[in-house]
Amino acid sequence: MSGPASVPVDASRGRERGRFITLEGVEGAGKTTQREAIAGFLRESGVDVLVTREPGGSDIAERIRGLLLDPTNAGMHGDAELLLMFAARAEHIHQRIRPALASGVWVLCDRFTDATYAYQGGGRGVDQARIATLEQLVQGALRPDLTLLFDLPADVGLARARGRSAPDRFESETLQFFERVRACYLARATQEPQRLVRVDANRALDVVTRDAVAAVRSHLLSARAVGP
Ligand code: Z5A
Repeated sequence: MSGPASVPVDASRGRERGRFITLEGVEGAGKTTQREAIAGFLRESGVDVLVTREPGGSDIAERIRGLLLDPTNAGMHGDAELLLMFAARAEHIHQRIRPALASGVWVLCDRFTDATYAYQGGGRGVDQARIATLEQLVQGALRPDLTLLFDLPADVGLARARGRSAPDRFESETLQFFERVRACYLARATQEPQRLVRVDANRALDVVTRDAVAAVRSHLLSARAVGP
């Protein structure tokens, strides 16, 4: 894989607010793999980055993640799952995300609220309006500045992910569940094309990395042109 090209940086310019970038996609789309390349590109470009994930990202949120992924909790009610996702998010936002953004650090987060719309909304059939109510309650005005949607057919992603370890509570879902998740993600990308950039993840790793880094570079350049 060729290394990411860096962007010239003015190290003397203080930022009051970092940018919030999220990575999304179905299981096995390659988010975890790509986030390291993206973080590396940003750091080489002189940007301070917090790399984090959801559910999780803070002490209490990671404990909630344990409950959510534990396959022995297969009978968890959909409302409990939804509320736990937002409980973890509230912790993560208050403990990590907002403080980082306020101090000018960029936040690179593996999944965020688009995942709730896709998994709990698209996958489980929760009413999108209920999700929107919780989004407003927990996040206020906080929304990602840029979201990369790593898109690929659900069966390809599942085959990649299931080769790794024993399935967690989500990985045990059916192919049809993940197809609904993917359809919801794609619908959101159509609705918000400025924020949600689709990256075709059904290609060789280095090609996917090139496109993902290009999208982040473009955001970085426009952020520097506009300022905090
Ligand atoms: N969830 C939710 O329901 N609601 C919410 O609001 C939130 C989350 C925030 C978190 O589990 C689960 O929580 C998630 C949704 C739900 N479950 N699902 N499904 P997680 O964090 O453990 O799982 P994940 O986010 O789906 O991550 P993942 O399974 O690790 O997938 P990934 O990060 O996208 O993929 P990866 O680990 O980078 O790559 C998977 C494998 O494919 C690996 O062996 C790679 O080497 C390989 N790979 C990656 N890219 C390629 C390419 N381009 N070609 C070939 N092979 C590749």
